[in-house]
Amino acid sequence: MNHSELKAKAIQIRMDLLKMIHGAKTGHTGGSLSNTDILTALYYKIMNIDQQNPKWTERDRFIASKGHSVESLWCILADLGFFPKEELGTFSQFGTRLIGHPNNKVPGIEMNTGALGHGLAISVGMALAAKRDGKSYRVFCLMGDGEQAEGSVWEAAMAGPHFKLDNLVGIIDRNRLQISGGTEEVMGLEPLEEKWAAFGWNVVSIDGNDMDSLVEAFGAVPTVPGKPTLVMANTVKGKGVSFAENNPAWHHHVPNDTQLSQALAELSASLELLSQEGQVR
Ligand SMILES: Cc1ncc(C[n+]2csc(CCOP(=O)(O)OP(=O)(O)O)c2C)c(N)n1
Ligand SMILES: [Mg+2]
Repeated sequence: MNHSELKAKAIQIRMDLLKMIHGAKTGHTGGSLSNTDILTALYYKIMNIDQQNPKWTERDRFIASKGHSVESLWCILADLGFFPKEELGTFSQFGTRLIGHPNNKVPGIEMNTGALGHGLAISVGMALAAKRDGKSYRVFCLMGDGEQAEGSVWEAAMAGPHFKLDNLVGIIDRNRLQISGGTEEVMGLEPLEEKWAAFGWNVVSIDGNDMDSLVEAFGAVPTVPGKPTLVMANTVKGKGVSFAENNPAWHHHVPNDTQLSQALAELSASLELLSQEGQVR
């Protein structure tokens, strides 16, 4: 996929996840919209994966440490054929495997997440295993910025550089909001990049909703030999839907019929703009 096709795909995934959340009447709308571009870059351009063989030993690993915003991930895995797309209609319904957090009953999911603060430690273990087994797969771990308040994140942050895991990429969805308001009000994080750098990570700061920057940053891994990379993905929570953007209420808010129509209209307009610019065939 070229970059224009990736941008169009991300818009399509946003439309899919909004319809899914609306149908289920539950979901983490804001965080899913904020990380859609990150996941699109990883799943459609960067990661070596095989949907026909989800347990392929050489596959790159993705750990959704901010497990609550699983909706973008479900839509992408369905779109790629890890499971039938119709199954998205069962999201969060009784008996489904597509519950509100990643779980490894679903092909393509490496670990159960949702309790924040655990994904990076598991990712360190996976990256260390790759080194010790002489394998070349990479491990990408997506964390929230609110999640940075978990102490266990910082234990793993110490271990990554200690073991020289240049096959490990931590990504922070830096949307500056968490469940109950701004990250700097709830638990101040700044200077966040300097903290990660001081722990020994190669820190790369980008616009996390910009496809070109995402592909460039992830495509460069391993960026510095012997060092894990931390991608500070500066994003907008609720990205793509005007009334959800930067609005803490949309962490968990579900669109009503009118809001869904408006959101889909806005996203269709963005798609139309892309094609007018001649960027999408
Ligand atoms: C250990 C733990 N404590 C509390 C929660 C409840 N919780 C769910 S989402 C969330 C806020 C997360 O904010 P952030 O990491 O910034 O995610 P995003 O903004 O990307 O949605 C919290 C506190 C949780 N899932 N796990
Ligand atoms: Mg956040």
